[in-house]
Amino acid sequence: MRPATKVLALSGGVGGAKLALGLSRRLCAGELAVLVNTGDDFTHLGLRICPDLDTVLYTLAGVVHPGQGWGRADESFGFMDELRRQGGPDWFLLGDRDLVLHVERTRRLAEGERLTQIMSDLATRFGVATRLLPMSDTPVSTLLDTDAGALEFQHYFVRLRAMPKVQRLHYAGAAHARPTDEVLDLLRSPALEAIILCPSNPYLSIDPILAVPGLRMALRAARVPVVAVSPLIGERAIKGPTTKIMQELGVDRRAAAIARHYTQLIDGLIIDEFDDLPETRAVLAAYGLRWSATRTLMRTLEDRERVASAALDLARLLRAESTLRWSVG
Ligand code: FO1
Repeated sequence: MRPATKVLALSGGVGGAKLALGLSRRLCAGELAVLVNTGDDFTHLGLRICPDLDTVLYTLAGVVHPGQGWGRADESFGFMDELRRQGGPDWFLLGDRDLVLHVERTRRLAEGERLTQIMSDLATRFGVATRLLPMSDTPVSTLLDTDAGALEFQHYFVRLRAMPKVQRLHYAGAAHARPTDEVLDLLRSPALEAIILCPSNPYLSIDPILAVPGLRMALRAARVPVVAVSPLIGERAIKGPTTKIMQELGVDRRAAAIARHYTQLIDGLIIDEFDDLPETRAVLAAYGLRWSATRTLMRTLEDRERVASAALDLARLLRAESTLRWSVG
């Protein structure tokens, strides 16, 4: 039998997957579940592609391309080469092995299976003990209003290299989506001890998850500490266009802005040592947050484990404090 889940991590793709790997190594097998953004999912060449789910899966399975952080390490591109020769759209790279997942997922979805079940089976086949939970089984699509028009996420991010200026984001289909029973059961489980928000892009990766009606409330109702790991180091993002988007949306680009963004949701924040400054501390204290500082850049496995430990330690501290408060009050 699978051990009860103790920690739920909310994650997007590459950056989130790195922390998820660190967390999985700091916990016993099966004690971690990852709630993954599916706002990046799209249908391409007739195939249902779920980049963040696959990135987390490949990372936890140890088969991810180490340089890219997405796709597989041991990959060939015969399909892409032939697609290009035939004049097909070649802006989105699909490796031959990776392609199998998209083909299988598309086939099974067409037969009426839920994405949650399909990802659970794939995780088992890859030998991954961590539970991979899509944020919903209903499709939700992150759409960006930009100076180049309205764009689906992968068209903005990959085809146009995140160059268009973002004016607004919306999560199409979110109003009709619902959290899965698996996620709601997990959030009601007495075994759950902590919720961690990975250092993924708040706008592109975490907000789509929070846009699923009922999920934000269910996260709070779990009554366990919620700790976020800041994706920023100074005014720079650990990965991807986070600060570019924050600038375009007119929000401040420092750790304090992450605290503000997640206000009412988180109890604690892990910040980078670089941001451990009196002014940051003052803002975090004003928000009533606990924080701790570490080096948040995750290049090596040790880095991932260190950041994971910092997040788990802060969650444990918050849990001990709240138990004390409840037993006293
Ligand atoms: N990212 C790229 O920058 N270029 C690609 O061609 C690309 C292909 C791709 C195929 C499958 C997959 O699972 C991910 C892929 N990614 C690619 C990554 C993906 O666009 C992003 O990492 C996430 O959607 C953002 O979290």
